[in-house]
Amino acid sequence: MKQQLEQIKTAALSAIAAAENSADCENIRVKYLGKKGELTAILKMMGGLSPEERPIMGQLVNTAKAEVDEALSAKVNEMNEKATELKLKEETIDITMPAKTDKTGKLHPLNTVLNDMIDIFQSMGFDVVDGPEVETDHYNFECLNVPADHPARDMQDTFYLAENILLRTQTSAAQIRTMETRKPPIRVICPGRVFRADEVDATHSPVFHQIEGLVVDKGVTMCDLKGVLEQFAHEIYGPDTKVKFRPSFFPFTEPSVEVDVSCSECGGKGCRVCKGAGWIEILGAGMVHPNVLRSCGIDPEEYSGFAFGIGLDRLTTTRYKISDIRLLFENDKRFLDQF
Ligand code: 2NL
Repeated sequence: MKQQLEQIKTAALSAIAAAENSADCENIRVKYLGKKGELTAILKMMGGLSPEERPIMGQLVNTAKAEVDEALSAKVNEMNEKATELKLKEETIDITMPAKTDKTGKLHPLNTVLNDMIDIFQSMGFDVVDGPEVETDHYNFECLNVPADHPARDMQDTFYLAENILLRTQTSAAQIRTMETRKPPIRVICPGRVFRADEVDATHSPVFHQIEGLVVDKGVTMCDLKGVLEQFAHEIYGPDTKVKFRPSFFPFTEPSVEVDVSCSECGGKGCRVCKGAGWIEILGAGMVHPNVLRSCGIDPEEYSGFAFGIGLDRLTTTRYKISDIRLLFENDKRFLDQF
């Protein structure tokens, strides 16, 4: 029996030495140390021994079991260590590799120009106000003295969402709301997105951007309008820029003007940018129509005002010599990265 025990132990230890993976180790554990294992079986055979031999043999079997158990544990530990080492080697980070750099975003050219314009008007004492893009025709047209039969109110030109509900065609409505809620003196600009049912081409987009301005106070005259808009043109295009006021018509202003600046590209001689004219139209303006003041509860006998509307998109395309307005809306990174 002693000899048999010795044989089993030797077989177990050499099996452990030859084990290649944790499954091998588990099989060995079951084969020798398990409930039906060979060393356990020897313990059960001890019933046939004499009472003197039994404790001696028992101790031998237990020592053998402990030896096998210890060898097996050592083997498992060794395997785990090797596996960890291998994993660490595989996961080594090459710290000499160039790092991925964070790409910082930048302002869209429309926002760069808008921020410049806000700076200019804020320095002249204007507040910036905001309003909804979805408007009623009351605020978008009626308060602005645009008659019911005016072509701008046609379904062909304006996006109607429901009867009397539309996407604003200009940011004036925000200023109408300002006149309703604030008392003069009022000096505000209102930048924002506006919408018209235009076919898309190089110079037209159904979504575009406008900055409107409004001044209402006692004794405001056309001189104030000219002074503010000339100052604006000189700050945007440079102090040598010539500014021209031409008579025009808008339902919401009387008298109305359109403002041209001498072409910053050719200085007025005529070139591709100004299409040979020497002048570039930048905005429309005028003295606020008495009907508009009245519709906001302001007495036109006591107060007067001027207003203007500037197209942001065209100002941006001419400043950066962008040939097609669609580039401003396509969000192509190759285009945007240039600014
Ligand atoms: C243009 C013309 C203009 C206004 C907008 C306005 C607003 C109020 C009252 C009176 Cl609340 N007028 N806005 C006035 C004149 C012209 O825009 O050609 N924009 C690109």
